[in-house]
Amino acid sequence: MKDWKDWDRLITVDQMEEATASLLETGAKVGADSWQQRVKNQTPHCGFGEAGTCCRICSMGPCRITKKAPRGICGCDVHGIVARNYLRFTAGGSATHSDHGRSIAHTLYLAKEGGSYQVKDPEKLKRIAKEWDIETEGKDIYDLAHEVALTGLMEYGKPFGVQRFTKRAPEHTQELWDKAGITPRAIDREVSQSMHMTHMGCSSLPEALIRQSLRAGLSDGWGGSMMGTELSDVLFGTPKPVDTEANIGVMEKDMVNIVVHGHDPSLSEMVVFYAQDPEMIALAKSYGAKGINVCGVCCTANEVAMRHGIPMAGNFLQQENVVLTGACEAIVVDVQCIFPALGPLSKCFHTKFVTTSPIARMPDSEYIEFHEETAAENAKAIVKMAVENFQNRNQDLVNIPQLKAKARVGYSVEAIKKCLDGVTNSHVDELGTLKPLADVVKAGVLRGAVAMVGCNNPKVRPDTAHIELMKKLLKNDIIVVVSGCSAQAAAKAGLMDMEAKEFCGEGLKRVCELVGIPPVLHMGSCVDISRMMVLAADLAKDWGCNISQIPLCGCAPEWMSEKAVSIGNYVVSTGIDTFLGVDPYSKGSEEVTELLQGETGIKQWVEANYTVELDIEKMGDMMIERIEQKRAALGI
Ligand code: MSK
Repeated sequence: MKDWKDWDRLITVDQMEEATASLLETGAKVGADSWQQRVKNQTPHCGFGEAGTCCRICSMGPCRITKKAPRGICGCDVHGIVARNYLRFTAGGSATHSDHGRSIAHTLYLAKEGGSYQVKDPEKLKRIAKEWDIETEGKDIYDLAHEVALTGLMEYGKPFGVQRFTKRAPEHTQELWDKAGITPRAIDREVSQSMHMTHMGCSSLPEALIRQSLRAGLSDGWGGSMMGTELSDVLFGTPKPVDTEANIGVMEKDMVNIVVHGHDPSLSEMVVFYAQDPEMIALAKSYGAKGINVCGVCCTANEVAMRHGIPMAGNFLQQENVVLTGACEAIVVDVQCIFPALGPLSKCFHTKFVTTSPIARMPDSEYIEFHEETAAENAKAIVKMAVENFQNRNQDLVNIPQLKAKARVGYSVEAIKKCLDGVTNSHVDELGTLKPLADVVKAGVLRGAVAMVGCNNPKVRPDTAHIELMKKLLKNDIIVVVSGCSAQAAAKAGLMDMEAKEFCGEGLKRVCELVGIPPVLHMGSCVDISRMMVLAADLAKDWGCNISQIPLCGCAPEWMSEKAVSIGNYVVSTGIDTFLGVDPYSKGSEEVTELLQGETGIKQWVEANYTVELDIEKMGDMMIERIEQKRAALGI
């Protein structure tokens, strides 16, 4: 096995930090602020906030729990306060992901033949319709799309019943959810009930609050997020393997650079489309540019990379870097994970900071409200604005660090099954099977898998945890599936390069060669963690075991957002032990810590729990150990 340090295609965190340092030098010249500076200004953080022991859900406080003051003014103890905060955190994340899914359902409802939005995967649409008992025979594809969209929208507020997608889980998992009282009902109901439970004078019993946290999380992962993923595939196409590039070096010196950032592909798809419009390219050339280069940041980058091979400029903590290159004509955002800092930062350069959603309004931005009904007009106006801005670029400030790596992305569950099918020629059904994957794990050629997800967080040296953990797992013949900003960390480093197989253990290397895949599989954006849930569910069914028995772990080593907590809750509830590199503000309560991380809480309900470990080396060892324990329990 070669050593990573000898691989000239690997981009190290040191190199990325050098590039960032050179960009910050440019920033200093123009008086730009940076997250690095703001972290210093905010340190040390509030100890009560970090432990989750501050309560401000009514105006009698804020109350802070100390030895001297063990209860808030209402009498709530530390355990109730920490658990309430945890549930509110989850509800925020579940609402956010789910609202994204709702917006995609609305877009599907507006899809029409010849319109801005069309059905790109009619087969998937029909499969979902059948799953939901919607008649497909003899129906016009757009009538069917509207019916499916409407049925999907009803999942948000239906008065009775549970989420339709939960039926995709193995029966055993569904039984566990029912028994624990956490099967998600209407998506909005779970968020709303979470807010109700945490209102002053409602729940203060940690167990009840944590149970609802799992339920709200499940309404995201097996509800709103799954809606977002599935209906995005119907509209924009189900991802298939495609080659792209990643890291800040994908910005082009001689081209108009438009950076798309956020989450909802309804906007970015249109920007990508109009950036290829010959009229816009001619306009760019008339201003002296060689063309138009669209690249992505955060989860929007994942969406457009997986469907069009659009390069990925960076992840969460690189969003300021794209502006600092001095070569960004426009950074166009929709919703979630967007730094308000982009407003003032863009003013230090010629960059247009374009906000588009009433959900994410920010000072110092150009606001072009994006509507599905006027998508073409809005997207064209945005692209035109960026192109016309090329002439305002100050060439003296342009600095694009030459760092970029090759990546093969686009591994939806369908694509993974197709890759496996290509090797075994099994043709079990129209979608293929995961049985060959189960077989190589049973045989020990692969020891297991880790689903690595989540953000960057300045509390962890950015990208280090993602990259170092992945390298360690690959060496140990553990395949890694990734999404969100974790996926970009891998892509930026070069771990999605087909040649990265050279650095895996012998077993994983053989699988990569045979199946023709990189050792780290890009499964999409943060809503696409729902793809991982389907993968785990299908694998358990093909294997004939419970999800919790599969040698599989979840991991979010650098997470930061409320969405990540919601994700953690549905991943654990699905039966997957999950490792966190940042504490979810729960350490202030032993009772809540035991419920989340011990043997007597959620582990009893859903057969999995959390581990919080800030030492990344140790976390890697623990995941490998957990995978080996699961193998031993299965007798493989
Ligand atoms: S964008 S939630 S920083 S993964 Fe989905 Fe990245 Fe985390 Fe946002």
